[in-house]
Amino acid sequence: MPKITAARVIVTSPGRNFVTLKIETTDGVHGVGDATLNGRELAVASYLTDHVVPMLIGRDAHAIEDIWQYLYKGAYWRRGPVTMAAIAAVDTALWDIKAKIAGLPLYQLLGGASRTGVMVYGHANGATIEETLENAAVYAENGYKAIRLQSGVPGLKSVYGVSKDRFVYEPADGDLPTESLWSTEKYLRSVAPLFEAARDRLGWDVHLLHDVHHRLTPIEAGRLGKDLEPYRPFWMEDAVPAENQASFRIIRQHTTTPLAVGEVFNSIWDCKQLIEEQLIDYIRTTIVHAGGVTHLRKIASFADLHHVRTGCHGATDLSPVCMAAALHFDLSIPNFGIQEYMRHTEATDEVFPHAYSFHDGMLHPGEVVGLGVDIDEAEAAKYPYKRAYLPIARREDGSMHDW
Ligand code: GCO
Ligand code: MG
Repeated sequence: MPKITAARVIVTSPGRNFVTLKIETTDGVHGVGDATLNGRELAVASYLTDHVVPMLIGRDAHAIEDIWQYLYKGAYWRRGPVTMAAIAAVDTALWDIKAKIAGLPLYQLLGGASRTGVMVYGHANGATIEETLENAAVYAENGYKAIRLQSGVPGLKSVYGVSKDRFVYEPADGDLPTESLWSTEKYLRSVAPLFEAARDRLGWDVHLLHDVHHRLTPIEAGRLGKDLEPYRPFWMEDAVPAENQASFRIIRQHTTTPLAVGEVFNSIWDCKQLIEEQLIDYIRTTIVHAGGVTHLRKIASFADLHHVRTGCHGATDLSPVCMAAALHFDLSIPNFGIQEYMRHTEATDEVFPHAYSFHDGMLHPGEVVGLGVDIDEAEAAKYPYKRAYLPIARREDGSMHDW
């Protein structure tokens, strides 16, 4: 029985901050887990180092479910992004270890492959519709079967999802939060024309997605969903803040545009009503922010009962360790929908050498044992932590808006 001998948190910033847990065992096998919480990285690092690692030493590394329950129930203080990211990191590292010892890529332990690859969507954005569609055309030429479209809004200086760089999008852009101006009216007028032009330019064989980033009220979201219906979007994401799950009933009453939500959720309890009442079509929870492989499988199984498919969050703040784990999960489950994919910088890829690869619009986790990803500690040491925050948005009267 492999026992946990050591566990260490590694913080590195190859272009952006990542927090990684590395667990070592008596067998000489080690595993890695992502613990990155954008803009609050050191809180998770401390939670792990100060409160979790001391409890791990000497435990049976194979007892994944028991360790998950021990950390979840034993903390008394359940759920929340910091706790759940820490549990996720432990869980992911232990699955990595188990799969390495079994001599199999992780997806084989999760039931084997249910599909040949994982359909991903890329991010096309630009200051204008024209620029966004230029970028979208590049994605289509590169084989992407699905593309998210975010465009600048006439009258607003900057908008989330529209990067300064064309293909590398990094939202955490300030050592204090930068501020942008928001107008729901201006935004609502801008989205349908973007989708109309996109169908003209890109045709109907490519999936088109859009992220609202929690900025609307339910009735406004109903209106936007309706406006987009003629262009058959794959989904409308995070239409409203989702603390109040019942609010999705209103959106559902008004539109057949498919709804996706959940990148900020931490547990099955955050989406229980949304799934049970079939108020959404895609659940976006992913490994690092929703308790690891163990808990995400529970969410996916529950979602499967209610015709909800998965659409794991995959922005750049999810490290390659999270991406690798998500791909094994995506490949194995029956109700996979789509996987978000934002390419990391070259420096990040060097810090986290990985076996997953992109081909013809699909990602595949590869056939290496375990997760097929590791952290190069010498490379990681070159990039010290750098404080960085996500921006905030204010309305035209100066009041805070949802982000
Ligand atoms: C997405 C997201 C990101 C998040 C970021 C937060 O759909 O990819 O909305 O842009 O804002 O990952 O950390
Ligand atoms: Mg999003």
